[in-house]
Amino acid sequence: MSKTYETLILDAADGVATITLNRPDALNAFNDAMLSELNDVLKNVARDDAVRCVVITGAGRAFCSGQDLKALEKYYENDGRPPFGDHLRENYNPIATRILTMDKPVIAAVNGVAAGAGCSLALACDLRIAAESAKFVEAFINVGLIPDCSGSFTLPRLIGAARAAEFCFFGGNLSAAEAANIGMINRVVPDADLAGAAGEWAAKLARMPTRGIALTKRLLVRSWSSSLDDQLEQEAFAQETAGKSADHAEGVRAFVEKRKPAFKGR
Ligand code: T3D
Repeated sequence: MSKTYETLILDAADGVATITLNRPDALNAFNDAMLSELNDVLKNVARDDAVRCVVITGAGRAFCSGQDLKALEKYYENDGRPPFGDHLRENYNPIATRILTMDKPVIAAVNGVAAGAGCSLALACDLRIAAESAKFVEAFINVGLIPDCSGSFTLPRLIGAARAAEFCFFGGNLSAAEAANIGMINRVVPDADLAGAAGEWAAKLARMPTRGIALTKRLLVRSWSSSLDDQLEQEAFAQETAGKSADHAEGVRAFVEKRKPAFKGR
């Protein structure tokens, strides 16, 4: 899969698609072009069977600083206001939905500051690895806004209601180590090791049973809002489906034959 973007870099090789947010001068803030291109690339990687794992990272010293505040300036002339509701429905909501419902694992490789919707973007991913110098800034309230791009959904589920309220109300600023301590991210690595660590996880995931991971991801996300009975039924349905995959048969055969399985992602 190859496509050229103005605000992103897409690299796809060996089952891994790496999306690099590429507006480093604005700390990779979301302008309309980047929102539209991120939606497009997420749609494309989700559809491409050759892609079995996705990595999202940032160019330069930031992961993403959220909405480009300078791009909003025009709306305030004559005491006007930006049409945030529709802007979210058309841009940020589909980004969150595409990541949270994509049938493949998505890793955020957080190379620097992740603020506002940039923090939410990282939280929507399935796994987060951060560079030691990265920080997470719940910047919305500092400009009188609310946590969007699914941040109000993921945060309390990841770090609990009390911590989420504190982080959101005070416009909190967490180091990578603090974020790891409260379970908001999976791992912290030295800055120089980030790309390698994320690449290692991605390469490993791209060789695993992709259908099984997709079904597991659906169950985990669904568990956030389902009852026990509903979840048990979903497990039964998903296991029936996983059991029909070629990778399941390959896994059992490889175990019996005492060899390494060669999963094809089907
Ligand atoms: O539908 C909708 O649009 C509503 C959706 C809203 C979603 C949101 O994300 S709201 C929250 C928006 N984001 C912020 O409020 C974060 C603003 N930025 C910051 O607080 C800080 O820049 C950071 C904590 C991210 C980093 O601080 P620092 O000291 O490392 O860097 P800096 O010096 O503040 O910024 C460096 C440059 O990036 C600077 O440009 P300049 O002055 O050198 O030309 C700065 O203006 C620019 N920049 C940083 N963040 C943004 C930005 N430019 C536009 N928009 C930004 N969000």
